[in-house]
Amino acid sequence: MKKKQLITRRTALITGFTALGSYLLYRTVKSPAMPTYGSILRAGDNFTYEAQRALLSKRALAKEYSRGDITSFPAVGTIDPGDEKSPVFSKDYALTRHHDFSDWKLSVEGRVARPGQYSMADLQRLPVRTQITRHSCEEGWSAIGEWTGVPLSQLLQHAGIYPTARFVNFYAYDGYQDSIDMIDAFHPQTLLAYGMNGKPLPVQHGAPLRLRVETQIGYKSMKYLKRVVVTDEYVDPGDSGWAWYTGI
Ligand SMILES: Nc1nc2c(c(=O)[nH]1)N[C@H]1C(S)=C(S)[C@@H](COP(=O)(O)O)O[C@H]1N2
Ligand SMILES: [Mo]
Repeated sequence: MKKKQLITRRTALITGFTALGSYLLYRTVKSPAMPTYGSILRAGDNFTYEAQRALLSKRALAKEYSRGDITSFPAVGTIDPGDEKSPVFSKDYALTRHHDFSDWKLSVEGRVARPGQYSMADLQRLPVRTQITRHSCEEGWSAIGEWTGVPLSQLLQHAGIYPTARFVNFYAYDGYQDSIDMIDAFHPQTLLAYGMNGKPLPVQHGAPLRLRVETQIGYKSMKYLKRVVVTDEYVDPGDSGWAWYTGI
């Protein structure tokens, strides 16, 4: 429902003839893109973001494949934050992994009516979706895998997201931090995935829970999730050297 509202807002911007359109234009220009970035280096992002969002209706869903299309899948970036030799070693992660993630919880915070700690059982009680999609890494490789998890929209609705919220920020055990806007957050293929190729998500692919953002490049699909924080404003994740918005 939220997604529909946002698309309507965007559509009104493009057509932009009514008084309502002007109001929405004000709202849109003020929101997700420009002023809150605070950096001239983000100007390119803003352009990509605006251009891709204008095309959104033509490419609503990422292509889904069948089981026979599943390929081998390299593990990239952090492959185990519980490894003591890793520069991003996390004692908390090592401990929960040692307990087979039985004590792991996802913290849901920020602009929601019911913040809380979700265990894996809590997440698995929410509606489930399975999809076979292609992951495209900015480094040039791609791979096809099957993902099972709870649509992020379901979790946000369960937590009671406030109507002013515009960003969902993610924090991982390896220190990785990133965010997406509400269009991607409420996209039907945006999942919090706990399963891969019919099995629990393996450690090297982000156990016990990772994000799948099928509308963007691979690095947005954050592994080893620890916290989800909903905000009204853009929170700068610091300079990863990567653009914030990279639609595919
Ligand atoms: N927490 C975390 N998430 C991450 C990364 C990472 O290093 N740490 N790497 C990203 C990149 S660049 C890619 S391509 C994918 C790789 O996922 P995979 O290891 O399952 O192939 O995870 C993304 N999510
Ligand atoms: Mo990547």
